[in-house]
Formats: sequence, structure tokens, C-alpha cells
Amino acid sequence: MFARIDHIGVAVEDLDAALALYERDYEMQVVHREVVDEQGVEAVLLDVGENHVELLAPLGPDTPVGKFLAKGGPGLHHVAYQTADIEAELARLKAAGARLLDETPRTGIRNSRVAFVHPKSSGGVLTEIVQPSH
Ligand code: CMX
Repeated sequence: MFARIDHIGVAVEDLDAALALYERDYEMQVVHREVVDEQGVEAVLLDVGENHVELLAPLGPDTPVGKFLAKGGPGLHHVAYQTADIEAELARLKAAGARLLDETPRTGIRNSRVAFVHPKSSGGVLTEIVQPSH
């Protein structure tokens, strides 16, 4: 079962320009910034209560976020749900017919374990399952 929304991922062209909106105008606090090579992004996490907004800038055009920006420009990229047992979630979703982009978890931000479900099998919403490292 999903415990809660972990974060909402937002694709941006320029992290520092995006921070002018999220940090200065929305007054959200930056809690983490990291280059996640395995996902082809530089990401910034901002606190919103117990959840986060994750700003995502691509490391290059031939990355998931780079292609997304080229196709439609900046905007909502994915929703991430948190779980304490990602293998169990993936097995359950696979049995339910979900199109898993990752059959086994990959390394995500802050050393979390993550896996994605294709938007075509989740109502048009790219969906991430996250198991935090702690
Ligand atoms: N949300 C909703 N729909 C999306 C989407 C998104 N983020 N990205 C692509 N799509 C849609 C496209 O618009 C396209 O739809 P149409 O066929 O109707 O035009 C379709 O999905 C394309 O699917 P595809 O050809 O299988 O794949 P793409 O090469 O466009 O890649 C995806 C899309 C989701 C498979 C790829 O981005 C992926 O593997 N994502 C998972 C990893 C990821 O996104 N990492 C970055 C975030 C990392 C992090 O959070 O740390």
C-alpha cells in the first residue's frame, strides 16, 4: 500500500530560475540539491509539510526530462508515492497489469530506491514508487 505522496516532480529548463518562484515567491524551503546521474537530472527538493516538490532539470537532451521538455516545455512531470516495501509494490502492480518501466528498483535522489510506471498504464500520469533510504 502507498503510505503517502512523497513528491511531485516538475520539469524545468533552469533550476535557479525555477527557484525564484518556488523558494522566493512560494516561500518553500530547499532541503536538498543533487545530480542524479542514473536519472539524467539535477534535482532540487523543497519542503511542503511532510511532502516535497522536486524540481528537475535535464543533464542533456537525450534524457527522460530533456525529451519531455523538448516535446511540451516545462510542467508537471510525475507523481511519486512512498512505500516501505518497493519489491512488494512492484510485484503487486505487475500482477495488476501495470507497465513497469523498472522491474527492479533503481537508485534515486538521497539514495532512495525508485521505480517508474509508464504513463500509458497509469491514466496519463508518469508514476514513481519510492522507498526512502532511511
Ligand atoms: N507524463 C505523462 N506522459 C508522458 C510523460 C510524462 N512525464 N513522458 C512521456 N509521456 C508520454 C508522451 O507524451 C507520449 O505520449 P503519446 O504517444 O500520446 O504522444 C508517450 O508517453 C511516449 O512514450 P514512450 O515512447 O514509451 O517513451 P518516451 O521516450 O517519451 O519516454 C517515459 C517516456 C515515461 C517512458 C520516460 O520518460 C521514462 O522512462 N521515465 C522514467 C524515468 C524518469 O522520468 N526519470 C526522470 C525523473 C527522475 C527523478 O525523479 O529522480
